Amino acid sequence: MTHNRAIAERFAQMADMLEIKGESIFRINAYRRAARAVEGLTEDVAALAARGELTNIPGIGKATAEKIVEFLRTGTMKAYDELAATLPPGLTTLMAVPEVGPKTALLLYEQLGITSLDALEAAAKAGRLRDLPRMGPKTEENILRGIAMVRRSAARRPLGVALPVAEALVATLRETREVDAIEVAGSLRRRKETVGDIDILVTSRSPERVMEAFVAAPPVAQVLSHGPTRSSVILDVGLQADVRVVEPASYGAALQYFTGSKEHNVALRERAVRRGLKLNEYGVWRTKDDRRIAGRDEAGVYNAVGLPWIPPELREDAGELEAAEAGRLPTLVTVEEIRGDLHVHTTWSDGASSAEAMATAAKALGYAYLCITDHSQSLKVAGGVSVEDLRAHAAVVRRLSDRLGIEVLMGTECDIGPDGALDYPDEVLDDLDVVIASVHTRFRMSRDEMTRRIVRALETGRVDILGHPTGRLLGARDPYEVDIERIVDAAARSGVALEINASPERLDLKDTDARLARERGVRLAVNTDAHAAAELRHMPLGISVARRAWAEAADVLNTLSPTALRAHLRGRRGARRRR
Ligand code: DGT
Ligand code: CA
Ligand code: CA
Ligand code: ZN
Repeated sequence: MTHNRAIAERFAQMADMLEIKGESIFRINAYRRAARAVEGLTEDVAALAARGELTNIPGIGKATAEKIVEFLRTGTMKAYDELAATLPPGLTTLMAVPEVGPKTALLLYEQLGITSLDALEAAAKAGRLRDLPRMGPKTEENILRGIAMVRRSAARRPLGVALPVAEALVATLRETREVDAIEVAGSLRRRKETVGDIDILVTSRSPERVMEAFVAAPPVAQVLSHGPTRSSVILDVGLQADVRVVEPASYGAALQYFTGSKEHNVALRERAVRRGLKLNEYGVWRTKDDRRIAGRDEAGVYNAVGLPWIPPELREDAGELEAAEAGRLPTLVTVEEIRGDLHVHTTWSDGASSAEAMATAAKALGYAYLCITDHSQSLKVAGGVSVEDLRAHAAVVRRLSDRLGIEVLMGTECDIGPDGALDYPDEVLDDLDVVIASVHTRFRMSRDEMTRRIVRALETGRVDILGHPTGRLLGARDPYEVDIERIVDAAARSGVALEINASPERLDLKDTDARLARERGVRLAVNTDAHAAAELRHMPLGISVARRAWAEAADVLNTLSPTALRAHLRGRRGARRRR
């Protein structure tokens, strides 16, 4: 639907340009409506044009339809180009800032020559806007905040940011009596590590009321469009959210369609066509007699094309249709199957909660065990623990288990030195229940050096889990250069589990690497790396990654019962002693 976006964008800009020039409100609104109409299409506008159905779209008139056809044929719109030539380029980008309307945009240009967000930001920071008519220090502040929001909303946001926001929004909407069914769709339902926007689907007998509740919801910062069955807003965190109300008879088909991915949908539709069926966001039809055979619920849509329901996390056209066809879909691991967390920090290093508080919180989550893994001695910036203190902590931890009624294991997050050496002597490591090894320093090695460094650490035979294996911070730090395949193979050889670190900033390993590891027989450990008791609640984020890696309970180390986990850990230490 690349045409749709390009055309909608041109129409929206034409409306802005006409507004800057003070043209008639009727013309301006005609372009705004057309932009929204094209933006809201669920089909490629080229297909509609080919069938001569453009003017059937509400909001598209004869003049705008002609411009669409012209664009599809030539890739340009003469009216747009002519209009753009009369104004300095960049002026309409200023209007993306909520505080800046057409009059202000023109004023900024004429008085200060401003035509870009960067220039606007510089002028506001320098206090050069406050002397313009109708402006003051307060406006400068608002403009700066608006610029920050525009910039934020241009970027994809991490799952850990978007998910709670979406869940709160769904909870708010559910409170309005008019909402019947409601669900998050899109990349968020597939639990992708970053999302472009929040897509929500609703059924309701009074869609208008739902739309009113939505655009008035507390986290809404700006209303982009407000229609009878579809509205779009920007939330205060800078994320766009779209809500659509659909007919109950189409709810399953709409949920399937808007969950995506696009690639999965394309493959599913091709499958439908091969079976003499037509599939779209309204339902599934038999082509020969145009009879609708599914659409109300999502499982029905998959069943109609001869497949079992496919979990959203798998819908990436990465083998899930073939697996479904063959009856070999995995039984994905669930958060309920997790028996404990094996990577947490306490006040003994850089955590905010005591070991006792962490264990109490873990017990409240229903866990059978928790492993305390503070930083090792060299990592001074994170309060690395000396050998002496580590022994003292171990004694405290042993007593906690009896007192609190949850098995508290003693471990370490042991630093991997630049040469691959571990940060405690062997005999100290051998006394611990769990050894996590992680890279925290010297990220800028060559790919080969970094790979050999980590492989060497795994091959000491003293590591149980490789922590946050690529070191990335979502949206903040790229993973270090490393050959993940060689790491996976070394982990397989030495029986080391690879961590899926559930911290919202990390989600490391990522889904595709975790899937590779699992396919090569490497166990995964899903841990929160909590630095405070409340962060133990991040586990579902890590589970999302594990599910996107097709992991079943048996693939995940911390689904083991306490007895089985102990046996596994002891077995590793025993094997070492026999060597
Ligand atoms: P995002 O928002 O970039 O994180 O990713 P999505 O997957 O949520 O994408 P979005 O919000 O543009 O659209 C939601 C779903 O709608 C998408 O996953 C699949 C469906 N969809 C959107 N455009 C198309 C299209 O051109 N063809 C097909 N078959 N499906 C589409
Ligand atoms: Ca989306
Ligand atoms: Ca969307
Ligand atoms: Zn770490």
